[in-house]
Amino acid sequence: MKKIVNDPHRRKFLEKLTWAGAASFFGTLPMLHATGKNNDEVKPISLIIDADTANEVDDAFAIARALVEPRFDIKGLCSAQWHTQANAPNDSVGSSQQMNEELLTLMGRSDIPHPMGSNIPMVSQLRPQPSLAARLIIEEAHKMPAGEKLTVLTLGPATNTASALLLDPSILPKLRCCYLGLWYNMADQTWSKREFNTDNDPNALNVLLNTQSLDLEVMTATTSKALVFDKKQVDQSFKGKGGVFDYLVTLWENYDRFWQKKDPEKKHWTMWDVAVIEALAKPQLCQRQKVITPHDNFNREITIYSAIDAVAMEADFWASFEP
Ligand SMILES: [Ca+2]
Repeated sequence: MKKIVNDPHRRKFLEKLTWAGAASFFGTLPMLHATGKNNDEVKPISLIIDADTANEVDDAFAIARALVEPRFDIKGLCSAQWHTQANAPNDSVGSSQQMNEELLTLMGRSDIPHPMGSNIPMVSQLRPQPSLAARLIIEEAHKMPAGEKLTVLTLGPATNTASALLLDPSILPKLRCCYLGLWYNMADQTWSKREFNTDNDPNALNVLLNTQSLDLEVMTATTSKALVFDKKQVDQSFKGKGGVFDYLVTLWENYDRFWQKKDPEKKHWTMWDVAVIEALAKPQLCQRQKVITPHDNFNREITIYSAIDAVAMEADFWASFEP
């Protein structure tokens, strides 16, 4: 197993930040116990991120955070569709793809493969939607050494991951799928599938749930909704710093949050997708629990993230961008 000694990409990116005159960038933030700065000898995670980046602002924050995580060995950044949203363009995957490319360019990581996913959800649990993204998942799964798994993290619908599994079921033992979505009531032990990522491809999620021996973890919306960022902190940490930082600030400021009338000044934003990136990077900030799949799926145990330390996660997010 290779050890992460010093990630040259992260160092390069953060050095650029310093050159941009951001020496005092995080000067007012407290030093945190969970910055990852002493995390150099932890086991790396071979990771593909699959994101419906253009539907919201939290995907972009999550991807930026992932790209500075020394523990992640990112094998690909795939784009996903989000066709059910009221303002979705016909080519919703294309809009996600464009933002993925912008983020990689801004962070000097265009070397990471960034294939396009399917623009169409699965029409049944038996019919994959082939795409370059599904192909990359298959290829990278096969490259994993014996006894190791490729983590595929879906920040949107599971179209590309489920399609990869159907196109080449032999990758099954090589995959660890981490799905962001679903609601789970801990008290009643009941699920709801009326959730955005799931609605964008219920067949794909059902493939993941119904694949008997698939290693599946779910960061539910019930849990991830606890992570809420404050615009004041965003401005303090990112505004005026150029590059990806102002890209993220501008995204927050310009995005038309049409679905909610409260907080019209966008002082706060739920960072669903950042929660799952932090959960992978800093597992000590989460509680995990085995639960039984929804009643309409194959009956088996899967893992959910049942609680997160949202305060520590937010602190870790800002600290991760320290030079
Ligand atoms: Ca997302």
